[in-house]
Amino acid sequence: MFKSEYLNRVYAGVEARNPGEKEFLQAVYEVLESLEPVVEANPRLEENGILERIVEPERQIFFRVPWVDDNGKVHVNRGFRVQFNSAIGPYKGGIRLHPSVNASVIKFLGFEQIFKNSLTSLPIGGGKGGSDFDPKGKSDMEVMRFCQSFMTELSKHIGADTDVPAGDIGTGAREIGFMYGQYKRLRNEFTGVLTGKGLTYGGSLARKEATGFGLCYFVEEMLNCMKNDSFKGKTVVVSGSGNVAIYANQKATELGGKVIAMSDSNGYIVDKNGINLDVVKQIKEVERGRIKEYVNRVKGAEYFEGCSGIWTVKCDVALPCATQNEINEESAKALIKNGVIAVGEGANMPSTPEAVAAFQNAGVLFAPAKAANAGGVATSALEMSQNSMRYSWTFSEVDAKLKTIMVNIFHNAYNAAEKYGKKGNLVAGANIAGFEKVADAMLAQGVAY
Ligand code: NDP
Ligand code: 2IT
Repeated sequence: MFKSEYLNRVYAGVEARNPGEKEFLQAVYEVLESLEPVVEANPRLEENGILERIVEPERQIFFRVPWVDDNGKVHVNRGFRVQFNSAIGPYKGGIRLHPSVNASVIKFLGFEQIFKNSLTSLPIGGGKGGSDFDPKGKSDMEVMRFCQSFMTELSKHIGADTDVPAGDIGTGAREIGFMYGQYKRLRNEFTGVLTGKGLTYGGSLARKEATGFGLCYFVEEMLNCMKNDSFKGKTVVVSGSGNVAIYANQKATELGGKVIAMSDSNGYIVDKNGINLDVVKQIKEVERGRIKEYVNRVKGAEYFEGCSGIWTVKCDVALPCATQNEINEESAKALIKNGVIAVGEGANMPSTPEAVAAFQNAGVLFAPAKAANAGGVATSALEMSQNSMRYSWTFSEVDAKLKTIMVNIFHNAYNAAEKYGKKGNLVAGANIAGFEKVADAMLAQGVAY
């Protein structure tokens, strides 16, 4: 329950229209809670129905994705694209391919993307898509046939100035390549309709690294400004071993930290000497193998079954980079007991509300996903700019822009929290700073959506 009547009414409407969609409701509740002082200070928001509008997607497309496996058997998956908000730019957000994908998951991700994209300061609206297709264990040809079928429908709804999808869980360079090829074949046009493309056909340097690097730039600035500290000499635990986790590990190490644990959905590895990232990249990026393989290649490393145990590994900085709700209250308490000083969310909504409250009450510096992992989509927007110019910046040009963007996001979130009496609460600050720009654009454009 909120103090504001208006917020209670809006949330009750969301609950009634989206029954049982727990991830989506969780994401909406957190944002509304942060907006309490903003709504109080600005009656125009209620007068113009801004919150009622912002919690309802502008458009949702759910579709059948039929494909044929290597044995000639027909399969059917469900495809999703939720075009949530276009007030400040074309819909922008990734495509998740994972068996757990459903409407609730895609809507929570699309909703968060509105505020994250606004925080980047670049002109991108919020959207998200995906499918319950599982690329794991499929051959390249099966993945290609799925991607072609998925794009055959999706192509009717996207475009370089309309909606620009990208990668997320299960969607990496291989999947983006197949989808881009199919879009081009259907439309006969070479445009920046997807980001995260390969470097030979319009991809941006540093996009692959951007989410993980950006996360570490954000956490470094947070440590510096709020604790006069840095990654130097810190022990770091990173969950996941996919795109975000690998490049978070790389940058945390470059900044002087030592990453001692990583995971996948089966279990986690601990290497007290510091994880050898070349070995992880070989297993995960080249062989598409399991993290457990690491202990067969690196002496002294240990493997443990189950993924939540990783949060019992003692560390100074925790970077959850796998999936939503991977840190519950119990895991948060284990981290706190072991002396964690900072948590940076690389994944989207990896901490449950109870875990977030536990960190904040214990005085742990907490960098929320919308702000801390915005480097990926920010660099996607830089890829869109380069595609429009038909030009490419160097790695160091893109990386420098990324770093500036992340430092600015930290200060904007920090200042917004302070302005509304929530000093140091970056969850509130990120939600407020992200919201203000979108709300302003919606007010200016009238009741357009
Ligand atoms: P990848 O598919 O590259 O990697 C995902 C990693 O998380 C894998 O190690 C995977 O293990 C693990 N994982 C996935 N689901 C679960 C689960 N249910 N339980 C435990 N582990 C799980 O995805 P990304 O690295 O791209 O994405 C990771 C997170 O970061 C997601 O929350 C995503 O939304 C977010 N993100 C991604 C961005 C990007 O640019 N890619 C940008 C901003 C946020 P396994 O191999 O066993 O499935
Ligand atoms: O969650 C995210 O921000 C992403 N998966 C990246 C989206 C993008 O468009 O680059």
